[in-house]
Amino acid sequence: MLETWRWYGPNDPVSLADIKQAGAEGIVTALHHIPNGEVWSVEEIEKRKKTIADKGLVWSVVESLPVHENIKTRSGDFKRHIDNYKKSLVNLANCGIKVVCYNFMPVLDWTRTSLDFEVEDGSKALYFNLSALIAFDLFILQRPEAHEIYSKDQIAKAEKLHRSMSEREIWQLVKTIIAGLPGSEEGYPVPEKGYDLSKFKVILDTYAHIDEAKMREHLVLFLKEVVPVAEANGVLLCIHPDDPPFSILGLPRIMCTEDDYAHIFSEVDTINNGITFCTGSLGVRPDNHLPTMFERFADRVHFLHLRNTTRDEEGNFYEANHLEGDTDMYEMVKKIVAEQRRRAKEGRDDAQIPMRPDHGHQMLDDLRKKTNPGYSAIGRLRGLAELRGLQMGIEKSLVQ
Ligand code: CS2
Ligand code: MN
Repeated sequence: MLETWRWYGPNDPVSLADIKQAGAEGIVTALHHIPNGEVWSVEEIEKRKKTIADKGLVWSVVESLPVHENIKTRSGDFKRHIDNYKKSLVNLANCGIKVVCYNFMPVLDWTRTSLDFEVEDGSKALYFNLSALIAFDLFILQRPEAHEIYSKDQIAKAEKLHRSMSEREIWQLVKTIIAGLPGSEEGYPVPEKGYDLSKFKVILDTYAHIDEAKMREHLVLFLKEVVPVAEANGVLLCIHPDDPPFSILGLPRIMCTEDDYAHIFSEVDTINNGITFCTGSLGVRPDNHLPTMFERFADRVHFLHLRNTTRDEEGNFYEANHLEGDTDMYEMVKKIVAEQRRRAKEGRDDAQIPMRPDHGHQMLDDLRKKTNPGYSAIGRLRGLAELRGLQMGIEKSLVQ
């Protein structure tokens, strides 16, 4: 695997020098300062590339080239946004950056209900609690349609939880859900006190007539436009799964399962239409068997996010240490190594798949620092070290 590290740019509290010490070779980044939907110019791309190269690292993957909301809803000036997307892809290719990750999640990017869930060893993990999300939906946001989608039990549980929460806890929950986690393309203003969510509701309403089938159609229409441009320019596009991999707040989430991927791959059938294989996001669903899924789509895996989660029957999950949790990381890395060997035999230049440890616990000194949730240095360093060792062990045992 080509070991990479996500860097949020010059304002990231984790510096490029830190990343070098962690042992990563590649950088995963995005031009977060460019407003979503505008073209990434060659000049801006070259500038970032140089900042990275000056520290002896390489910009290997873009995460993410954001897809504007108007493209997802096919409204307003979405055609201009698609044109801009194509221009950015061509500019990236001209600068030699050829792996481009993106996602197609409506309104909210990755979503959690708590950012400081304490695990047994005292480190802090990101947590998704379904009752908290339902409490937000029913009693804070007060979406009228929400009553139809939850069971009696779920509603009772959420009500109890909501009743037990202080004003401060409620505000914190609102903030965690709508303010946008690191890397999110959109974030919504959180009122200083109370929770006037009227603006957020207006945004949710833009999806009132877009169900899963429609959303899928919109994604395929987008891919039919941009994938040929990627193909002509040697760019490997790779879509990140929805996190969590199920619809929330009535918003259609459509990149969650093996069938979801099979669908878009059959509609636009070229390896330039690929997958960011995120074991953390996909692994939340018990019906996703990750090693099998990886094998099926191996040729289209252009980027790996390795991370683990522990889930329960209710749909709650927390982010576990990289080698623990529900995903068998040994099985996963075995499949990855096999695919890399296959590519190497064919003499392909993408034989080492770029991989980043996707999130890590907040631990040790980082507990006393201000860190980007999920993206603190030490937890990811632990993940990277463990994954690197796992790969080496597997590779060496195959050689003898
Ligand atoms: C992630 C996110 O698995 C995940 O949810 O990799 O951390 C990622 O930052 C966002 O989806 C933006 O790319
Ligand atoms: Mn991921």
